[in-house]
Order: sequence, then C-alpha cells, then structure tokens
Amino acid sequence: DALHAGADRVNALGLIPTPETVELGEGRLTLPRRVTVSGAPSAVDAVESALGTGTGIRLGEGDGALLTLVDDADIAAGGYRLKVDGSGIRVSATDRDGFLAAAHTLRQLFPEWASGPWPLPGAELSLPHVTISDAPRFAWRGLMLDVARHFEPLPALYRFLDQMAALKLNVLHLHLTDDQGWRFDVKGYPGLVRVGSWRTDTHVWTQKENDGTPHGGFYTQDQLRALVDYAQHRGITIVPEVDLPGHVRALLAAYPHFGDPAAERKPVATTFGVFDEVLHLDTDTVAMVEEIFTQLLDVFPSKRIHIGGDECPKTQWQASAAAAELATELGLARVEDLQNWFTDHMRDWLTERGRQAVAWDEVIDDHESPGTVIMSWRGHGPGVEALRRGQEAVMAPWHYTYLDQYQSEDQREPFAIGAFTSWQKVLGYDPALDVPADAPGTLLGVQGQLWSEYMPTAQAKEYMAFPRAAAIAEIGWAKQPAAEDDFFARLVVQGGRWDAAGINHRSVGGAKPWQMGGTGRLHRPEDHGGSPD
Ligand code: NAG
Repeated sequence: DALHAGADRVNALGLIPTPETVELGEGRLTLPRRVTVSGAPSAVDAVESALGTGTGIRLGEGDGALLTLVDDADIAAGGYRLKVDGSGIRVSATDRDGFLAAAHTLRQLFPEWASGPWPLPGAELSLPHVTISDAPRFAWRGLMLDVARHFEPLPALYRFLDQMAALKLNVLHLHLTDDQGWRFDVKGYPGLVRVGSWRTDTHVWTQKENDGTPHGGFYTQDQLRALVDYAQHRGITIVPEVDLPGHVRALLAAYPHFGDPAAERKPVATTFGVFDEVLHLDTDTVAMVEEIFTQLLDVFPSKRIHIGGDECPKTQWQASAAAAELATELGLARVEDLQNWFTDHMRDWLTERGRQAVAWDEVIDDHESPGTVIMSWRGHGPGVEALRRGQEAVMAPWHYTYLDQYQSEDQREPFAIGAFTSWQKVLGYDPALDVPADAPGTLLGVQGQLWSEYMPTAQAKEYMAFPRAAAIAEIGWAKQPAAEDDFFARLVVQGGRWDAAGINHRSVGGAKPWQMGGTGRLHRPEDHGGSPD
C-alpha cells in the first residue's frame, strides 16, 4: 500500500516521458523569479531556453547559486541527473541534449500554468524535493508532419516544436511535397511554388464532392532556415522530405516534361490516394532533382535527408517506350527497377555530400539499398528485415503510429482516415519487438505520423497529435514499458499543461463537445470505419 501511495504521488507529478528513476521527498523549494545560476554558458543557455517564458524565470549570476549545472562525463548521452532539495537545484549532464531534457523535466515539476506562454503574476513558483536520474532509450523520437496535403502556417509549426521539445521528442520530419501541394521554394524552378503550391479545391470524402475552396501555401528558404535554427536551439533536428519518384502530381503540374513524355498535363491533385503519374527518370529529370536537393541541403543541416520512395506505381514506366529505353541504358533487367536505381543514385549522391538517405520501406522490396535508413510504415516487419540486413531503421508502422486514424471509437469524432489508434494502442507498441539480438542493424527509434488529408487546420492537427504524441514520446524515451493506468494519471496532469499553452488536445477524459465533428462536413458518417481511399 505504501508502495502504491508512493507510485500515486509520483504519477501526480505528471512527468512525461517517464524518467528512469524518481525519488520523491517531502518538502518543497520555493523559487524567486530571478534564479542565480552557475555552470557553463552553453548549459545555462539550454536550461534557460527550455524553462520557457511561462515560468517567468530569468537566470543570472550571483552569490550562492540556487541552480547548479555540472558537466559530468559519466552520464549517458542525452541523459541527466536532477536533484531538488532545500538548498537548491543541481543538474548534471554531459551534453546540451541532457541539460535540455533536465530543464523540461524541471518545467513539468512546476505548476501547470508554468507551461503556458506567460507567467501568472504573483503566483508562487515551487518545486517538490526530488531526485531523478534519466536517459533516453532511442536516439530518434520523431513526429512527421504532412504540410503538403494541408499547409501548416509557420506560427503553428513553432508552437508544434515547443510542444515536441516539452515531451523530449527530438526529430521533426517535415513532409514538404506531395500530389496535393509543393511547399519548398526552389530557385530556378519557380513553377514549383507558383503552380505546385496551390490546388483549386479539395475533395471532401464525407460529401463525395469537392469543396470549391482553393488551398495553398509554401515556405521560403529563409523562413525554413529560421525554423531550423529555432528547432536546433531546442534540441530538435528537422529532417526534410521531398517525396519522389511517386507522389509528384504537384511537381508535374508545374513541369510536365519531367513526367512520362506521352502523358497529358494534369493539375495539382484535389483528391487523395495513389496516382499513376511518376517521374520519368532521364538525365534532365535527375539534374532537376539534384538541384532541388542541393538547395534542400543548403537549408537543412540534418545529416539525414528523406527522399520519399513510397507508393510509386510502375504502370507508366511499364507502358512507356522511353522508360524501357532508359532502363536498358542504365543496364537494368526490368523497367520496374528504375525506382531502385533512383534510390541508390540518391543515396550515393547524399553520401558524397556527407549526408544519409532515409526512405519509406518500399525501397527494400526485392532490393537491397545498404546505407539507406528505412522508415518502416507498412508494418513493423520491414523495419525488422532492414535491421537483419544491417541497415538502420525507424519504426513508423501505420497500425500503431499513424496519428491520422481515429483516436476513439466514438461516432462523433472528427472525420479521420479510417482505422482506430488510441493513445493506449500507441503506448502498447514496442519498437524493438521481435528484433533479433544479433541483428546487425541499428534501431534508431520510433516516429508518429500526422498525415493531413483530413486535418485542414493547425487546430485539427493539434487535436490528432495530442495526447498521442505523448505516447510516442514515452515509447521512444522510456526503457521500461509504462502501465496504462500510470500513464493515464500522468496524462491528466499533462492535459492541464496543454490547456495552459492553448493546445487543442483531446483530453483523456474525452473530447470536448466542440471538438467533436458537430454538424456538417467534418462529421464522421455513421457507417465509417474503413479506409476512405
Ligand atoms: C499512405 C501514404 C501517405 C498517406 C497515408 C495516409 C505513407 C508512407 N504513404 O498511404 O501518402 O497520407 O498513408 O495514412 O504513409
């Protein structure tokens, strides 16, 4: 019973992801708004940025530091030790990520309002006496945001990064291009955004017709550089994706000559699904692709760069004399191998520039592409296979990590893509399941996917992201699986933090009436359970 009461007290702190060990004392430490600090400037900078504006805390030099930041080479990469007692706060870590993580834990130990954008005047700021020791399980704890199907305005992206950092999520995979929109401005190819970033309207599945409303938007390279900077400062790597050689209707709407020479020109797609139109991979097209990636590398310093590779139908190539000729020239046995050739070409091209290709798992169907990081989405199996072959893998199986699926079976949920993935289901997923101990590859981590076909606004994306992103963070960070009721208790507290920050999360107590589909086009149809595609 005493054990249980202890666990309840720790759960009530609402720490997410769950730290390795937490020893909770009895007293509390009350802090002034100006906290004296000692430590290396980089550590101080990390802690200050992560504490956020909501606490109202400013760090400064002075006698008798209340906050002591210590460099300790014995602590694991990204990990930290944290002690709060009557005399102050002591944080040890060995790198910037560790100090950032410690500060985010500290922030969660403050009252919920401290997670908001501004301090509560006059309110007391205090912390429980506690000793925490912590380190991440995986290096890649990601979320993918699809800004192609529905454009995400920049301020919403910044808010998103803040929320990721608070949960110790450290990779934002930005899906920048797709059939329905091209969001990355490329010099020398102005049509990509002038034509490719807009569509005339959007298909509304529930009404079986288009909505008559144009949709679009794109980012300039400087806007993205600023975003990358902001993310980097918070320990988050932005991995950009330009999805090729399929999912290219937006590109081909602007530059049809990079597609099948015999195909007719089509507009940016206004419906969703998989389209036959793919790149015709001749020298001109490959030169264009390389130019796009040259500029992409210039904006995104991330070592890992996503080249797409999913859902590339081979029908156009199979019917094309030009594609057959190309395949012969390249010495390929089958015209279908053009995609494999392209994957390896881009992998080598990136390697020569000190980067590394990431691709969706289709690229290892009947093919080896050593050195390419495999993002396992069609299930858990392709990732395990990649690890057996000695490749690196990120687990992103749709059953467990696709956050575009319904999060409850309530018929009033806002319309979603089909299947059902609750936070409990995410929490129950082990990214390392069935990975043989002697598999030569490296399991980098796990990632949640926010495909945005049916998330027209930033609010809608937040609703689908939270709380499930917290479960992604948990399985990516914690070495021990969390019990559902413990995590539930923590999520209740976390919900208060999201409220303070104005995040449109789905409360664990159930969606608010105004978050339900309500009337009209976002209402989930009675009979809807299967995939709309
Ligand atoms: C897949 C597609 C994606 C789509 C999503 C919807 C991948 C890698 N590809 O069909 O374009 O938005 O599922 O859940 O997921």
